[in-house]
Amino acid sequence: MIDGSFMLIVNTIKNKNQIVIILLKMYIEMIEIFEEKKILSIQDLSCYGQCSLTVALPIISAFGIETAVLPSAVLSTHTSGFIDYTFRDLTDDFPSIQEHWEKEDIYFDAIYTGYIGSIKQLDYIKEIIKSRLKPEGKVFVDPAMADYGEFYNDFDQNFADKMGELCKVGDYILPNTTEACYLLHKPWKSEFTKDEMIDIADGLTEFTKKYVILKGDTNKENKLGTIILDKDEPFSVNVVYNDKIDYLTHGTGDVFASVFVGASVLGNSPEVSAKIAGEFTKKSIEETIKYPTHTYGVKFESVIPEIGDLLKKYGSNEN
Ligand code: PXL
Repeated sequence: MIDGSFMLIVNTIKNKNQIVIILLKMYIEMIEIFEEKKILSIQDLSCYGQCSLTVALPIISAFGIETAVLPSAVLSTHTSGFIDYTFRDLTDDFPSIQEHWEKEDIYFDAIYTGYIGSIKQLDYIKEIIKSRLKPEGKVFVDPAMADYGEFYNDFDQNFADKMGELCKVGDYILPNTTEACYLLHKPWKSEFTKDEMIDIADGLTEFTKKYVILKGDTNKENKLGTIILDKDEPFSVNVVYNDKIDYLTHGTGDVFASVFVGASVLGNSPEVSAKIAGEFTKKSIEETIKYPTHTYGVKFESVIPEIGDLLKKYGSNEN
């Protein structure tokens, strides 16, 4: 049965072509609403240590989004605070994995990259983006390579320069201040003034197709700010604040980025996604503090059930 109000609309439209266009638009909208979202995350699989894929997979899945993975390397643990960890570089598997996905017609709505196993992988990732990202798909690059003023083990300025090339194909880049300084060849400080932060974010527009999401603004008392700059709106800088917790722990960047990606792919603005990511990370750190011997990662697991509430409170779920 065709609804009467629908027929009324049809009768009032004289031009048949117009009807076809309206119906087509409605059909496309319906497909978009019901289409399942799929993300590919490319970063390491550290078997132990709560980082990278063992963070991205549960968190993004908890947003109701299918999360495929491409491990850049398999490590026994992450590289910060552990010694004698194993490291199996999976660079050589990338082309054949891409080839198989091409045969299987596998495409993604978003590709989210983090800790990368080798310089050669950066080129392979650009190929995967070109070949496997849907036309309207988005790229999120977390240039995970440094923190607190230093490179992680085995990274250097040469890698940072090549990482900058990957950033340039990102719709969103999510550096901390250390990574930002290496990308820009600027000296790092533990504190930057507001003007300096905006200057850094401005410099980073060279390394993104659209958004700079710069973490670590400490200029507001007891708050941690995330600077959001849209390259297409050069004079609009937004800062999103969350309560700051003075506790250093490994893996907060991976937690923040995973939540940011999940919230963004559900249709939230960068400001809303940063707010939700900041709240989730803050709550995870509060959990971690309860376990003083838990020094190698963030206890994010018990915060996962709160994702729905955070989306309701700050954002939307258009999916
Ligand atoms: O959280 C960043 C990260 C990811 N993966 C590995 C790491 C680190 C930071 O040290 O070592 C393997």
